[in-house]
Amino acid sequence: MANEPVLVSAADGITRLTLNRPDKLNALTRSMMRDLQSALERAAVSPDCRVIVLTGAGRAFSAGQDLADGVYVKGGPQPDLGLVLDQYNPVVRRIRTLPKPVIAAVNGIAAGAGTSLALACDLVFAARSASFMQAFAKIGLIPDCGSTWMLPRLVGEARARGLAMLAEPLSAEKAEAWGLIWKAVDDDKLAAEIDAAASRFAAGPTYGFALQKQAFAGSAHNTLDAQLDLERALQSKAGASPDYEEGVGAFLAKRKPSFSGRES
Ligand code: LHQ
Repeated sequence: MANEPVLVSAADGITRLTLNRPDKLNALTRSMMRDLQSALERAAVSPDCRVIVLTGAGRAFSAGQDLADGVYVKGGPQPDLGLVLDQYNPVVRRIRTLPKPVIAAVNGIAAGAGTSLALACDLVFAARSASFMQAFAKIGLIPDCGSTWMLPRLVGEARARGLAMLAEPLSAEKAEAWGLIWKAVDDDKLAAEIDAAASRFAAGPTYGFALQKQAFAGSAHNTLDAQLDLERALQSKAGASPDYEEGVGAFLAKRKPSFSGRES
């Protein structure tokens, strides 16, 4: 099991997915992306999973696409990277549409598609020594796996273009200051911080979080008018959930809520 490219462990409502090629800084291979996709699909439907944590083994989160994965062969025909992305894009889509919170625990450098994977998550915590590098331009590529969509929304056009075109590492602290990520934490506190956040989500209103994700997804293209309609529709569903009943009941009774996370 320790040699699996993606380690999966599940306990107490928390599914942990660890990119596991530490000697190659968790560079992403096509088979790794397939494994990640399958693990996400299982987590999506498992009633025992209420939050997913994505992290990397060793000193990196992920150095992006494995440049030695056989896609590029010296002297060979030029590959169609669009076909390669067919194995990456479903993972990004799944993280964004997964009806449960997904937390990135960025333990070290995230480069190229590794950065995109982290930014696709709902909350990004990073160790203070970690950095984010839109490495693509270094090899003549454009940011992919959603980075050209996420970057300008998170940090604005000027910073998005600077990050993409200069391809320099951005420290975790600056990433937090720019709004690229949720939080930079001291290296020796990252594990505890992630455990606390994951436990909180595992005891949270899971269905409500799923609806929040739908609302934020809609806001990316909706007018205010359309978004008000979407919020109305989603809030109708949230208000019909057992967790709404429990949340309000607990508030009025001045006790802690005990959320089931269920839709009905
Ligand atoms: C690696 C890699 C790597 C293989 C380190 N591959 N071995 C495109 C097409 C289609 C689909 C999806 O996405 C994409 C977009 C991309 O993701 S393209 C961008 C790919 N990533 C990069 O260009 C980053 C390449 N890596 C680096 O620049 C450096 O390794 C960084 C800055 C991440 C870390 O530098 P160092 O801390 O100095 O470590 P290192 O370079 O010595 O790497 C350690 C080992 O990891 C080394 O292997 P070795 O056997 O020599 O010890 C590297 O070859 C290997 N490694 N990244 N992407």
